[in-house]
Amino acid sequence: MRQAGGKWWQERAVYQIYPRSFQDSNGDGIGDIPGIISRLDDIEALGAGVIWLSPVYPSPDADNGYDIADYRDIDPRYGTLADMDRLIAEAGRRGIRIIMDLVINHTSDEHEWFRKSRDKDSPYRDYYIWRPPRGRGPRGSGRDRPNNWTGFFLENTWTFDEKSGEYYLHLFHKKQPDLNYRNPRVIEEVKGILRFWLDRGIAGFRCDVINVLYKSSLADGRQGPLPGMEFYVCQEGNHEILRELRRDVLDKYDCVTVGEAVMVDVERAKLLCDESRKELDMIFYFEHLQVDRLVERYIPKKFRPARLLDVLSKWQRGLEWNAVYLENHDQCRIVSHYGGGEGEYWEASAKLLAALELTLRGTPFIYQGQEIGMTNFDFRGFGEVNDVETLNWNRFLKRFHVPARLRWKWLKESSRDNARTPVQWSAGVNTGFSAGKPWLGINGNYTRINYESQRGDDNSVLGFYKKMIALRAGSDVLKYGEFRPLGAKGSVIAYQRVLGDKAWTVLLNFSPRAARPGPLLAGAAGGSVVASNTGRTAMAETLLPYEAVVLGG
Ligand code: TEU
Ligand code: CA
Repeated sequence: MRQAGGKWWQERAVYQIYPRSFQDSNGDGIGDIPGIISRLDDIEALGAGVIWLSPVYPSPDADNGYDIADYRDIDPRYGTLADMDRLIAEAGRRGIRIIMDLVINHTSDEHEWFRKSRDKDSPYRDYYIWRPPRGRGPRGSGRDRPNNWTGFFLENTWTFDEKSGEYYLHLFHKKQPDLNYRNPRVIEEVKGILRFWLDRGIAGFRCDVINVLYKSSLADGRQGPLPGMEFYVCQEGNHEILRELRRDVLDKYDCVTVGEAVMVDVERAKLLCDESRKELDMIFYFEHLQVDRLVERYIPKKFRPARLLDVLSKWQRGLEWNAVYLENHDQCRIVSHYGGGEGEYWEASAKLLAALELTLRGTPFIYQGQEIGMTNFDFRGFGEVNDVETLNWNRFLKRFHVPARLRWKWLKESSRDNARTPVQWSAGVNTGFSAGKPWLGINGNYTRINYESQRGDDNSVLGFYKKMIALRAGSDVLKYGEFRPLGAKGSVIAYQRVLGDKAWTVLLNFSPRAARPGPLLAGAAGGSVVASNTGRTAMAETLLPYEAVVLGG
């Protein structure tokens, strides 16, 4: 019984690749497209039907590829356009579609448009947001910047350009100038980029910070946490742009969009991805990964499973369709976050998190290395940090006199580098990632946690991911059933997926101690065990440490 209206991107699981850390083919220490092609069989075996590729465009790497210098080419370090075509074809032969990262809020300052834009008389001037210095203070000192906005990387949002005597706006790094979406020519350029890739056989886009494109005013901001956000988060002009891109380009292809939406609540999110609005197909939000965070991702507080269930329930029930993810290239590793880390319960908790992700309603996105339970980076100090965001947060916290030990404690848990270490393929030289020196350190646990040791083992973390992906693929209840929370009791959360007269129940124990779900079980509709991470075949009164049980059938 197939639910009517199931779209290909709702049926399939997506696998995210962060190319520089995935597989190196030529020993330069940087993953590349030929490396990805050599691993397609593994991705097929996992059961993923879509690959999301983080940026592979030419980039000076101020933000690891999220600063694009040419939208219509491939960075030579990753390969060539011919390699990309081969990747699309080879993936296609295996029934796998490719979506690309679309970073259009900003370009690199080394993009040709921006280089030309530095000239006041250039037709490209208005592609970016230039403003003269304001008020007093030495010219170009920063004190005379056009407004008071704070950027995402906690930097100034304005950088002075000597040549033209004006400031340009950048919500992220100064090498990532924001495009001016009040200029219709910019929107036309974007349409051209979309067509360029769709015509090559790309099946859609993951759209970077897609809800901050349109700046409705450049007045001083008053609203926290980032002053100025009231003028650029989810402005009506932004919605209009999304509808225009959809109408003029995207709807002419069989493709999907998943937008990364920052600083949204459910109500705002719905405006971006309710089907009737014809904007995006789904969005990534962050709240479910911040239930143990006080300020943004960086300052921790206690993890409470009940809170996780509340947040998940709100989004699961609030949106028609979710983009479900527990990791990406900006987040720490989930087993080190909500699981048991690399200790005694590493395996059980990694599997529990697989059970969670694959039983939620929505398209699952699995990040490279998640499927083998990779853990946070074991870096020893700031010297090993690469990520610009982490380094900026360190400077920021230092300014507020946060002691070095505490800064390191917080930042090492949440640094984006945690997810960016090379994929641990084997126990061999450089973990099978590269014959040369990898661009970022390899986690010392690679001899124990690696792909080769799990490949043929049904009982491994990898084996369990495969099993859960297949279970979801074969179950309309898991794919399309309504999400119903049953509640939380101590470390245990429980929910159901309900379709017609079928109800499946999921019980998850987020604790290194055994727990009794008690009344939660009473709410369960019975059913037999269809999946468990302990080998359990019948439900009992006690759940083992980090046990996950799915009842259904
Ligand atoms: O991330 C958007 C973003 O807002 C990030 O700053 C995110 O909030 C933060 O990393 C979480 O701590 C996207 C990309 O995913 C990220 O890699 C880029 O650095 C950023 O946009 C700029 O393009
Ligand atoms: Ca390489």
